Amino acid sequence: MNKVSVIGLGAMGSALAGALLARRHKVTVWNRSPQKADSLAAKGALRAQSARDAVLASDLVIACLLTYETARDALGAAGDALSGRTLVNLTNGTPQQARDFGDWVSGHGGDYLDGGIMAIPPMIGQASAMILYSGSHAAFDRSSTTLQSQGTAQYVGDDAGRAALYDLSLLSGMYGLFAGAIHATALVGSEKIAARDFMPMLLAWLEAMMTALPEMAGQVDTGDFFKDVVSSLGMQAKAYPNLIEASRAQGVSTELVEPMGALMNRAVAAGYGDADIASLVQVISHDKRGA
Ligand code: FVH
Repeated sequence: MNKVSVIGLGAMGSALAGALLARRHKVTVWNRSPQKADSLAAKGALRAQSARDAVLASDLVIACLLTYETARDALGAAGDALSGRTLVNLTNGTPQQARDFGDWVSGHGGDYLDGGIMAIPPMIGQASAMILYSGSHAAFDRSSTTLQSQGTAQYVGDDAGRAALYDLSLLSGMYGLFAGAIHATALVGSEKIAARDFMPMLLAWLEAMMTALPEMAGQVDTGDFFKDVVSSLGMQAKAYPNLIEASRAQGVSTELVEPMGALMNRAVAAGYGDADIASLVQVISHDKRGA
């Protein structure tokens, strides 16, 4: 029986602990609000009285908390207990937060793996749950069987921040998709078209458009955005204001779609009018205003 401790029993931490119990691991759990451990304890999990006790109970410790700030709240007093142990932190955060946390764990003599969970709680324990890991390769290899029991574990590099970079990039893709779908559904909804009736049309359209992504990737990697262009950015920038104007006329807020129009105009002004829309990757890159 592999011993594993799980710290943080929100929706995701509880699913992770449940998957470990289902695969016959000896699981110790801790949560700030202790009642969230009740159902796991009924399935055989051991309760720790503190996060530090949970760390001391196993060589492999998985933390899944709301933010890095809350991870520090939970684990701050357990630093010395991490010596000789592996901490796997599945809390969502930035690459820099992951690196700083990894340094803190290493400073206490522990191994660190950061993770990005590309799944929702009901998917945990199934192969469809992709979980990305970065940091100590030795720790990943050592813990691989346990980590694979929670989903498809993929190691993406020894920079502790790499998993967070992929995680946030994939979430960007998801939110872009959701933003488009939300606006589209509101726009047809302004004429009382039911979302359920519209969805098959939207899905077919999005599936067709997604086939363009590999080609876009090729253009980004070669930096050649002007070759064999089918639908130029200039043409699209001329049509895009119709989407904004019609939305306003239909009483639909344009806050989700306006930024794309502004970016297209900026790119055309910068000389990308005859380029493919993939050139927007170049236009927004190397912009460190937020840094
Ligand atoms: N749930 C999801 O769909 C997504 C899937 C992808 C990954 N995310 C990230 O996973 C982290 C945890 O998410 P969660 O769904 O488990 O979140 P909650 O159910 O809200 O549970 C939050 C846990 O954090 C504990 N907590 C909050 N503040 C503190 C604190 N100051 N000290 C100690 N623990 C704290 C909280 O404890 P309690 O409120 O029950 O006492 C929960 O255990 C997250 O990064 C997602 O972005 C989930």
